[in-house]
Amino acid sequence: MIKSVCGYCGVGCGLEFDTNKLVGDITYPVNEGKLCSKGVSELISIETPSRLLRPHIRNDINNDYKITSWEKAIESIVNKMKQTPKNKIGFYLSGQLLTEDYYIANKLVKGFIGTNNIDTNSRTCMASAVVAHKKAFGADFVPVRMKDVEKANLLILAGANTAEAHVVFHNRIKKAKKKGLQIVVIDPRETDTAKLADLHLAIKPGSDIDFFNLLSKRIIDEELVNKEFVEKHVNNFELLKNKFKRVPVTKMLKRTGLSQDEFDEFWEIYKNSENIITAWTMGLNQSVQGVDKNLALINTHLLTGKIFKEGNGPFSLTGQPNAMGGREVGGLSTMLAVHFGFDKDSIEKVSKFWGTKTIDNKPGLTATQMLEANLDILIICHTDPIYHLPNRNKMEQLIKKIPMVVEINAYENSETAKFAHIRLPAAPWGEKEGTQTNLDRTITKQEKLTRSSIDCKPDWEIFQLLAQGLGFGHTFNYNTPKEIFEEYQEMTKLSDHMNIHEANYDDINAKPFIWGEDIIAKKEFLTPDKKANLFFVENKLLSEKTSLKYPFTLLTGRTRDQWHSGTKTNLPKTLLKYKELNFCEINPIDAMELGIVDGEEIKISSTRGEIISKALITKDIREKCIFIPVSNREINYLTNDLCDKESFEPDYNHSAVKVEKV
Ligand SMILES: Nc1nc2c(c(=O)[nH]1)N[C@H]1C(S)=C(S)[C@@H](COP(=O)(O)OP(=O)(O)OC[C@H]3O[C@@H](n4cnc5c(=O)[nH]c(N)nc54)[C@H](O)[C@@H]3O)O[C@H]1N2
Ligand SMILES: Nc1nc2c(c(=O)[nH]1)N[C@H]1C(S)=C(S)[C@@H](COP(=O)(O)OP(=O)(O)OC[C@H]3O[C@@H](n4cnc5c(=O)[nH]c(N)nc54)[C@H](O)[C@@H]3O)O[C@H]1N2
Ligand code: SF4
Ligand SMILES: [Mo]
Repeated sequence: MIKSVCGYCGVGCGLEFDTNKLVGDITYPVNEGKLCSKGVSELISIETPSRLLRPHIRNDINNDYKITSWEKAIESIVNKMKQTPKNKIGFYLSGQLLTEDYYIANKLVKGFIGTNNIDTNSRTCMASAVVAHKKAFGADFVPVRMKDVEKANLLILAGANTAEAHVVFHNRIKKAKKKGLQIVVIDPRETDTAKLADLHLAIKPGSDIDFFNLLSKRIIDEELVNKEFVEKHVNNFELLKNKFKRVPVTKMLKRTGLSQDEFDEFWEIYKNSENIITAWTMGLNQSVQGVDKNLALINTHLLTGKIFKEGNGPFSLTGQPNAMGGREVGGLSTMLAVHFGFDKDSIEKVSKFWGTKTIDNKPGLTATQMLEANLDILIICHTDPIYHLPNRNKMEQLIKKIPMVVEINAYENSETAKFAHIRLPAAPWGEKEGTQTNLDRTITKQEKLTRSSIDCKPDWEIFQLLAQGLGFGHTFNYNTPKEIFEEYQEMTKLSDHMNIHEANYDDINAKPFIWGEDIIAKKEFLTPDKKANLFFVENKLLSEKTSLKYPFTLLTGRTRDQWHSGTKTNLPKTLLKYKELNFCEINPIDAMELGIVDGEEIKISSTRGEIISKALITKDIREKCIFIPVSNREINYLTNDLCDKESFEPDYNHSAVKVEKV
């Protein structure tokens, strides 16, 4: 029996592999034996015929790929890189990579190639939370653990659909509810999560800042502020208080679409709850004002002192299995490594550690900027930007201009594969080992369960081959992921708050390591003055406006059994078809107005593109909103590429669209 961990979502469930079968690990604290359908079927995805098993190459994307050898493929990439100025090189990574993959890629690109053009799909996912954590707490630190829901009296879920996106955590929430936990869900849709709630607030999309500002104002006006906590641990209180004296309360409430009675009902629950957790995900992060939405939410916890205490705190739910680990290592182009920035002192420390002199002091291109930057070579690993970036017609035109696109993938049917020149076959989950950090800072290890397919290599080895080809073999000569992890652990000693060096690679499976618990115990924020910062933010209404021509707001999101583009879950052999891949939720009143019947084919279009879907008429969605799941691979032909100006995360959720009969 081998213990490992699920490679899908940020919950990070422990599992056991025994004679070709996967079961939940009952001794593992995160999931206590439970798994969702994705975790259970990980093995099926290893054996599917759509695996990419050989390196492929072609000169032109209009030609077919030809099989090539690893030597020739790596040589072509290395030769091209050597001829390319470093600012024309880009690396596009993923929150699904293991920590060792992330570490080695970051060391190669930032440390030795000397460009910071290395970013990840976490940009489209967690970047708004990362920036807000840094601004409010001084570092990208999540101060809550999943087990805290058992100690909370109230759980507010804002723009998070745990029933579909964090399934095993959702089960835990259900269990806590039976023991008295109250739940409020803030979501324009009545999701399965909202159906579980004591109160569902179906707010208008894009109005969360107004909602949380109304809450902060009420906290101040009705003297629910924890004065002692604020005095000792929080900056900017007087400023915020003064600002809130002049906010247009009626207008703000109107923008949320909630009635005064609904808000008052919420307030009654809120003010009578001793321990409160507010969790959020893409409904807030994926926004042109994503950072501000996070800050408005965090303010409520700083004002009430409901943080750094069991059962309390603002809880950003990470989506991908190792998005958190990637952020720690420094996988974003806007940070260096181990939560460092590009200041002189940080660069000096990291340069000394890596033994290099080439680190650049300017942040690199973000994932959302990379295709527009006229790069000469783009290396994409473990993610499918043509599928996931917004405004896909534009992205397709841009990627076609890049002379060399390299895709490292374990499957052959990504959307990006249509635009690549070289494809390298990666060993997927089950064929490799390495560590990941889940959404509550628990570090665990994926184990190799079967041998790697002959020509597939773990992602870290592929980056190492590139490094060696580029002449950096002296410092890229690792034999195992353990060696990489241990070097990374040494590096975390440079940071004053990352105690990851205390973990032990060999027993991490039996004893998962939770970093950062000392930070909570000390109750000290990670800013220079050890105090958290309040920020006054306002809803600037920056999303695309609906119009007579495009009267609907498009919402997009997850369904329980599918994983994004579906290379691992939309398989003939899986039983995972709990929902259609392609449907469009529309309210009965809107459907009637348009003469659309349930199940009918409909055309959805924006100024950027159009797709065909099937109407699913349901009262679960607000009028003038529609919802299309991300398992529809074409979703991003519709979406807008507006981004938050600080986090560069796209406004995926609020594009203006029209709906027509076909
Ligand atoms: N409209 C809209 N767009 C969105 C979102 C949304 O909510 N709405 N969400 C955004 C968010 S939050 C995210 S995280 C992204 C997700 O978008 P992507 O990251 O593009 O989606 P995935 O399908 O998970 O892509 C993972 C890729 O890795 C490959 N792969 C699997 N295993 C391995 C391996 O071991 N090694 C390598 N090298 N490759 C492997 C898979 O085959 C797949 O092609 O989408 C973003 N785009
Ligand atoms: N089954 C499954 N699970 C997954 C994934 C998957 O592909 N499949 N992907 C993982 C990843 S990478 C991520 S990032 C997470 C995402 O996890 P979630 O963010 O929980 O999942 P989404 O379905 O994107 O849910 C976003 C919710 O926000 C709501 N929303 C939209 N606009 C607004 C708004 O303006 N305000 C509010 N309050 N709500 C709004 C939507 O209606 C939707 O219900 O899921 C992870 N888990
Ligand atoms: S909840 Fe997430 S980590 Fe757990 S089994 Fe399901 S997909 Fe895997
Ligand atoms: Mo994500």
